[in-house]
Amino acid sequence: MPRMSPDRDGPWTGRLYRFGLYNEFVEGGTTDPTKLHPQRAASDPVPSIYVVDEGNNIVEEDTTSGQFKRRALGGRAEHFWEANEELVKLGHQNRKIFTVIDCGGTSCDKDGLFTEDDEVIEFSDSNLDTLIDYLGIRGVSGLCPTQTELGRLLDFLKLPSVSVAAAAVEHALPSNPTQSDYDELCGRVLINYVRGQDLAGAVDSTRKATRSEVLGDIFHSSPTIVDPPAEPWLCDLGLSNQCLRTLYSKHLATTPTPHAAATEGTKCDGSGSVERQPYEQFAWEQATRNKLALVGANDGMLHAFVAGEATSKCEGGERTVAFDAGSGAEAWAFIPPDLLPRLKDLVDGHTYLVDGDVMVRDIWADANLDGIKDASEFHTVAVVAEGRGGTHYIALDLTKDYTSEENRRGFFRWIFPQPCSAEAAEFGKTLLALAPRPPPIGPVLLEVGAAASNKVTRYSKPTEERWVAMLSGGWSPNGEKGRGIYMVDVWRGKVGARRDNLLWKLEQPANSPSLNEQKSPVQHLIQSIVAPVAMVDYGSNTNPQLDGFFDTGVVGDTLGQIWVARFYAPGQVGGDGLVTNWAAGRAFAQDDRVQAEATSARSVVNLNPFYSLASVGLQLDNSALRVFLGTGNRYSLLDPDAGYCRFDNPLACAKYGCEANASYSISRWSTESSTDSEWADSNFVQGGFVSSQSGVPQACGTVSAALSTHELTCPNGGGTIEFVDMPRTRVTCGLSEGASPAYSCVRTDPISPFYGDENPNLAVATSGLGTNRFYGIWAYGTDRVFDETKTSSGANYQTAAEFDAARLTDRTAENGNGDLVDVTCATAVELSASCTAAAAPASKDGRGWFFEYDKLSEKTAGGGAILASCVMWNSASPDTAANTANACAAAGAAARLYQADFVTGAAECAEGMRKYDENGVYVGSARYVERAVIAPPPEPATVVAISKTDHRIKISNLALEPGNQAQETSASITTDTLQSVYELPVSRALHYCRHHSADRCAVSLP
Ligand SMILES: [Ca+2]
Ligand SMILES: [Ca+2]
Ligand SMILES: [Ca+2]
Repeated sequence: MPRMSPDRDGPWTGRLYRFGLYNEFVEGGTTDPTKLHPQRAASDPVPSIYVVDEGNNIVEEDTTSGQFKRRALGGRAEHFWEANEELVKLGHQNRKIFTVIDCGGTSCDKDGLFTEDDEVIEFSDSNLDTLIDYLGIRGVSGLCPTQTELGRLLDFLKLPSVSVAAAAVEHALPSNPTQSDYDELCGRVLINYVRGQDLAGAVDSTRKATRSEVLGDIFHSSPTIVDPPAEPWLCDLGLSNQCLRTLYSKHLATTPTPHAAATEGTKCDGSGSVERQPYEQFAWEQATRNKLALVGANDGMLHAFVAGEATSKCEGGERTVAFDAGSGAEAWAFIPPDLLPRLKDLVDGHTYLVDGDVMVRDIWADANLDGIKDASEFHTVAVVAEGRGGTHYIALDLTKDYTSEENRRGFFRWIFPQPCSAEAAEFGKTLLALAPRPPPIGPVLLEVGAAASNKVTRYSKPTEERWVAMLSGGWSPNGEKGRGIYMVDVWRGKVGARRDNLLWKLEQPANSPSLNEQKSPVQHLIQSIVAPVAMVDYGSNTNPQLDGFFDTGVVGDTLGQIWVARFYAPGQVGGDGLVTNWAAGRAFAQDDRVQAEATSARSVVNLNPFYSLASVGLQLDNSALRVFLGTGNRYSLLDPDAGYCRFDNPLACAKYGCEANASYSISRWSTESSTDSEWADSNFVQGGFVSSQSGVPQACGTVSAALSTHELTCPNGGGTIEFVDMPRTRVTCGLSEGASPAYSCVRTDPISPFYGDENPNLAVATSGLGTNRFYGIWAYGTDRVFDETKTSSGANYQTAAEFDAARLTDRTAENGNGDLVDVTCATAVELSASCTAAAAPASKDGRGWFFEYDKLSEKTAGGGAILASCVMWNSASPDTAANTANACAAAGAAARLYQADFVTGAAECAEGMRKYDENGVYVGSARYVERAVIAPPPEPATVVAISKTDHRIKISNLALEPGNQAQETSASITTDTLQSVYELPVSRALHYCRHHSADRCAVSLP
């Protein structure tokens, strides 16, 4: 459970606690009262799940102090471990912190790319000479010491003089230091500060100890547990997010990739030999590796804490492996290379660095290209999103213990987009809220040459199995960036003739080209895609069947559209290295009365953004692929009304009648490119990307200019707020132009102030604005299909453009609810306030349903979980009165957990929401259960519990929320495995404390 302490003037500090869970159902409490937790309250439901400390005491959080206490006994709860304590214990000198530099092959080639070919080095002052070019500190006005100034870094660290600083980091300054000498001192100080050295002398006067606060705040990043490779049965049942059966199965609906011959091994007690298939061999070798908790923090690192140490037992030649709760020690940390020049921003107050979710999968990659799965070709990889901290994803290999190896090459796999690539100019911040759901990483089919050594014939084509990751373009303040989804090779950083690992993309095209029927829907992709892509194994249009290969992707965008991409046909790679025969179209668009041509203004009064991962369910009787997704700005969950009109929420501004414009232009060598986005009174006017060069630039250099403008004009009170050159690039990195290019980061601009993150204080008119909705739609299947390979229309098939034109909607001019059924008032024990009478749910063969929230400020808080034909999801809405009165205390907010039948939208499927009268007679089901929360609710984690006594299985959703006991809502008594980790978003009130005046805070912050 991550917690943090905000600080208005400096970096925030973080904590990561490990507690246990006591599940009364699992322990057998439903049949044997002695197995119920002895400290339970009489009013607690039977069975309950409790967060417990090391002594099995029920843990409660004091929402004022943030301390974990024992509920029954009082006093402090004993956590199993807490990561910051362990970091302090380890000491900053002993940490294994890595990064990667552009230094490939045996001769340290600098190609401006970061791939597995590049050297991984320790982030320590022993590598100062190399690292200093990446830190971007040279020539930064006011940062480092000079002949006359101490500089902000030393000032921030309370280092009174250059000589004290030099002594603290054991740096020998010459008697007449040059600026270069000062910069080196500056670099050494920064590196040691980031590692955790107490340079300020708070712990002791030597300034050489380790700080008491080493771990940075964990904000939008959810801790993710990396397990050893799963047993196939766990994987077959879908109980592990880390594996897919395509890895090992020899029984797929199409021809599986062949496996190498089984290897001969010995039993654990040496008592004889045993044959192991390649995947079994991999799993055997990896079974005793430590479990790691991976989490990004705003100290600039991805941290790996030991969350489980193995003990193996050998009995009768059979090995069993058990894990403890781990030590919490940091096994290693990694600093993404693009964040190296931003570490110095820690000096300027709170900043976002590694702030996104981590995707972990076991994968296969054919290293020797023989088309055969060898044991050495399986890997566990982590793909890390930088969240608000950056615009990239990085991938690491977790298979080997690279911390103990001399040659660490291969630990780092790739960064995407690569610096200086065409995509780099168009990516937004890689915000990604995934946990606790499976990541969009898995196998697809690519067509290979008929003579290829790795070919396997599938669907009458020579094909190969390729493991990929699907990445979302990300978030940008005005939606002017991140307009795409990108499929990349998950293992290699450079594929074919390309300078990166991109295989396919759906992206807002530059320069408004004319597009054929396969490509044309993309011109409607005019806003960011922040949500992760849901990857689906659907099968062919006429005979849906799981074959172990992903063939469909589903994702919502921030303008209320749901996209379906198809890659069922084995991908044919074209001249630019990208697959040519895949396509995507919109399955759904909100309020289609206004969804006209891409270039014309459209009304946004009823449009709301999708931010969550879609849940997907297949209706077996009619092959309908149903998609579940709700609207609501996940990153402004506790805003009132339709959201605060701020620079980063132009949709809210436009709804209130403001105009908001943003444009960025970048000039890089001979390429000029720009993006812009324009909003007006109640409308999204236009947005686009223009580049002076078509295609992918084959070389790149330091960005020579980066300008941006941002304007906001509001009619009622705000006036015009103009931000010019605000978020300009402060440091640019890349290969320098010239005969012998080198990678470096240089200063290009003076310090710019913080963003004007202000609410113009509008007199907000909210009448006529559409409320957020949750949708269950027939996105794909039967008559709603397209042939992704076709470039023009013809008989017996639909093109992507035709599918796009037949998209579903929730409002048309002719029909108020469009293609969907409004189930807001469908029968439930208590109907929504707006309902006058109970209505019928949607039909079994209908196009789907939507549920509308009571009030404008209520938003979907995450993705849905589908359990036993029941979709369950969270919403959140602010309690504005409490927020205003006491901004920094635990502000009240209401969260609701909703249920709906996945086909009809009826409120009658969740076991835990059934209501009974005093005689135990069923009286109906509730649509939702409501509770007060102090932070937006995390996504429900699915729990499958198997009772130790009667072996019943219960499937339920579990929420672990700050200040609340574990809350469980069962979907059925028949379920799961548990991922008890989640994201802790900050409340609006804390945001105010940082950005606004202190008088908004009723309590002082540490
Ligand atoms: Ca390189
Ligand atoms: Ca092979
Ligand atoms: Ca498939």
